[in-house]
Amino acid sequence: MAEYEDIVVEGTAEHVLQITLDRPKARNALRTNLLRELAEALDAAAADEGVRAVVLTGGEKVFAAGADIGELAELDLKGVVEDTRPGYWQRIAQFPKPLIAAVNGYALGGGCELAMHADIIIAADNAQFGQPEINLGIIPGAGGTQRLIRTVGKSLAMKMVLAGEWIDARTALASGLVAEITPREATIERAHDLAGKIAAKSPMAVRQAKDVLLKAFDTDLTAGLRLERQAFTILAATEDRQEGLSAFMDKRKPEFKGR
Ligand code: DAK
Repeated sequence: MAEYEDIVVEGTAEHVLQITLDRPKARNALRTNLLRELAEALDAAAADEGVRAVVLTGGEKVFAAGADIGELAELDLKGVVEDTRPGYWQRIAQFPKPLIAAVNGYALGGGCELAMHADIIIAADNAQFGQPEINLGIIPGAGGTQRLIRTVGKSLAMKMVLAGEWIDARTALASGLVAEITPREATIERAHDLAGKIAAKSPMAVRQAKDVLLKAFDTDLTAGLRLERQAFTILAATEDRQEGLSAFMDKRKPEFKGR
């Protein structure tokens, strides 16, 4: 497995990979090198048939305090225009397998945006989510305005982005930003439970489901229903579908092979 400076990558259980952001002294601020490594690790995980789901965490104390403000301060207009970071964010967004974020502590700015790149967020009881960029005279730059409003609705998204106010785990749960709240010591374990459960399903069905679910952000209902129908039809050609249906009839557990 590749060696990284700002992240730790471990294959912890069967078919599940854990990626841990690892700049604790800078509250896991997302400097360019970290984003590059994360994009590379996810590209490698996408290409690795042995990986069926990824858990993304900042560890037990903090998820991520956002973009590295020191780096942002060095960018002039030309630097912003030629910035390589949007390309890394795009690669993270295109990761095709299930990505589950385990968020302990702060997920601020780019940290909140990174959590929103995950398909499922499990939040610790001490998690805090915020888009405080407005306090720096800027706005979110990695999808924070677009993903947040689609997820939590207009009023809360406006409050977070315009006033820079953070929300706690309870509000995040009530607004649909996160799927569950766990005690802080159990967040990563719960994310692994879920990842393991998903990893035991048919990888092709999981992939089609993720793809079509995310298309709901971009399409109207008629187009979305057409895409669902196409994905459903594609799966009719898989051995895993046969296995899933036969296993039910035979009253046994299915063994999905990804074919
Ligand atoms: N960047 C760099 N260093 C950071 C940092 C950050 N975002 N957050 C914390 N640190 C550093 C602190 O400077 C401090 O360093 P030392 O002084 O020890 O050298 C160390 O981490 C510990 O920080 P604190 O002493 O402040 O620790 P506390 O536990 O008291 O507070 C905190 C933690 C997270 C509440 C606080 O540090 C904080 O408010 N941090 C800033 C949060 C923030 O404003 N985040 C938004 C950043 S702007 C884009 C994509 C994305 C973005 C922009 C463009 N494109 C693709 C175009 C995103 C922008 C942002 O995220």
